[in-house]
Amino acid sequence: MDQITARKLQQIGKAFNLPGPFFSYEEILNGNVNRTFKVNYISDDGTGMAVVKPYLVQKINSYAFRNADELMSNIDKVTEHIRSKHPGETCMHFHHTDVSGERKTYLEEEDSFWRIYKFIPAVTFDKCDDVNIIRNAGKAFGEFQTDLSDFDASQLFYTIPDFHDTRKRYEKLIKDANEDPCGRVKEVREELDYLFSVMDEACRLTDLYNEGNLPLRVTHNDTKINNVLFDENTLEPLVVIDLDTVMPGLVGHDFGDAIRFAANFTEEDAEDTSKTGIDLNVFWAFADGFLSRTAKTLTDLEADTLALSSFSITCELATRFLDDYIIGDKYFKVKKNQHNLIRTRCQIALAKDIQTKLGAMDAIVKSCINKYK
Ligand code: GN1
Ligand code: MG
Repeated sequence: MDQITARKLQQIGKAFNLPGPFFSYEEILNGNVNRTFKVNYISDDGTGMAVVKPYLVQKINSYAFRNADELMSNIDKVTEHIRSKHPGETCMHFHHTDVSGERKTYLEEEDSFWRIYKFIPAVTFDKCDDVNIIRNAGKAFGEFQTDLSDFDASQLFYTIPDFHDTRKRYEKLIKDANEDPCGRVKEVREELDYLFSVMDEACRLTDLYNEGNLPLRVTHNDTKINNVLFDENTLEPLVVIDLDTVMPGLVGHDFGDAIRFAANFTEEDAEDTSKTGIDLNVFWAFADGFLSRTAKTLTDLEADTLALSSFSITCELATRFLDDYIIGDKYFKVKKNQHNLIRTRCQIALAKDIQTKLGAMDAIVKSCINKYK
């Protein structure tokens, strides 16, 4: 336990009035943008017996999320809407500060802000090839979207503007590659060449939306399967977390990003990409779960572009990782030398594999649509 972090966490806990003495913390390392800690306090179980009570404390990266108030307002409203549809079920609860008499769900500091959730005991999966679990994750994300189908999207702030606008992501990459602020472009010519060679295909979803052919829905926008909490005993999905990017978006953003992460044979930052590619069994299981909840509401073009969406999102994330590498690793946390470049290469390897499997992926989507429509 690092003492500086421990002291900081105690100071944050105090601002949120967490009861009892601070005991320990551990950092949960799977996020690439925010920092997350499980923080343990000693508390009284009500009968005088001491128990360890955990809380989830997050330090939000304000380089990525510029407006804490808008971000937390989105989460409050969305959580409230979902809670009203599933009374009595597990949902997220935030603790409040009481700094100068102001009750807020966040504490703002100079370069970041902090929030604290009630800890939900659960299991999560980073990598998983158990098709029942994957199908359940698909159901959870599908249901998340249908739960929000009657939510008034005009109440939502854009927490990160143009988050899944693939064209704009490419434009930023072009601009930053031209400026080359860290002199890194010479190392990444091959990656740039590939990404530009597939630009129009990668941007097709964004273009179809801009031409008025795809509807805007309220979407999660960051559908890694580790954002679904599962019941430790039954392995049924409990709740979808990480609502920072809930914004108006396309159904393909949620489907495609989930596939990009869950159906890849390797981690998203594998250095050895020889096995990187789509596991069609995992793809099928996720599609089956997701479409069991959404098939009835999809337009024909949404259904026809679902498989393609995983290619779009994979290329889009490759442009984001590569852009961050070029500008000097400002957005994503990096854990090793050239981490963003390693991530880029892995996403490119995945995109290349998707190109060879698009026909099969389309056929699977169609069969699920026929099953559930
Ligand atoms: C970031 O931090 P995490 O893991 O929740 C990013 C996603 C990327 C993902 C790639 C707000 O998510 O868009 O797909 O990394 N979130 C944000 O691992 O940029
Ligand atoms: Mg996230």
